[in-house]
Amino acid sequence: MGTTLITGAYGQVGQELIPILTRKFGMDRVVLADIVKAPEKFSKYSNHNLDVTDREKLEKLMSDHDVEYIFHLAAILSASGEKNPGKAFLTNAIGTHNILEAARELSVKRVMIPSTIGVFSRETPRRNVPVNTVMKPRTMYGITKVTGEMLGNYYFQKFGLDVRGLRFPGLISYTAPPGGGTTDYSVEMFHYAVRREKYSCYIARDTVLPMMYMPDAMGAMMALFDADLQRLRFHSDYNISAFSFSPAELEAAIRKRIPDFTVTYAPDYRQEIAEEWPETIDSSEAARDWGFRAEYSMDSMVDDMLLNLGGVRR
Ligand code: AKB
Repeated sequence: MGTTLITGAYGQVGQELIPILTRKFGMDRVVLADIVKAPEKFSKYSNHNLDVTDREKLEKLMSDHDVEYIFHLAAILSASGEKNPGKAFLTNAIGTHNILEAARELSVKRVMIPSTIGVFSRETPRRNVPVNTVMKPRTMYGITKVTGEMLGNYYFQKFGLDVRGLRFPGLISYTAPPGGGTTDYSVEMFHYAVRREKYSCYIARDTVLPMMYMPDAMGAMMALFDADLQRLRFHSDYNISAFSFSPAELEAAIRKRIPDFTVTYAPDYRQEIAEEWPETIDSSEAARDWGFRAEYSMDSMVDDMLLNLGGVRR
């Protein structure tokens, strides 16, 4: 039996996925790769330093470890991507092409490539966005993630490579911090609140964005991974959604539990990115094809975050 490779393994999503794949396949069948150093807690795994733009190193790693499945998480997110668009293009577009080419050559069984609400743009309907819609992203992140979706669909149609992906909204979690995204403010707000510190938010108070709690994101990723291929009417671009809120609504929800918490608003360059993205997403295709369903509401997410960050007991 082969192994499962996670690229970008030590990021916000990767650190959540590692224990899930370990329970599913066993530790000796999970291979971790990232451009950053492995955290101590993963020292017992097969850890590898990898820049996904290095195709030769990627292919060697994959053939040395007889990789059967890939979860390709390595990416530069929206805000970091605007600071260094060239690097974002190489990592997100060329990196994804490298993964798909290596997977095709080495007969990998399945490749999971998360996408994002960053593929949408101001031309996209604001509410209840369907899977197939107008996408003219203006960020390098969005441009490269649409490219990734289209490449995934291409590799499925042309080469029969089983590529699957879903569009993550902003992800809220407490295990590992997000890095370089526009929606990171939502996680930061919790950390400031439990430290009883005032938070200065870089997104305007009334900008509504789609969000999801990490357990639902992981449930969705694994449900799509396990889904029967015959039932999939889409491949790299399923919408998933849970709830939407503005920074002011999150502030109010936290203040209900931590009454002295306060936020000030000082929108910066990330506001422009947020304004490109829709408010709500239609996830009915994912529900129909592979049973997607989010368990957490905004309220139960806030309770659980505060409980786990040690700030407030229910
Ligand atoms: C970001 O803000 O860049 C990400 C995303 C929505 O894909 N969290």
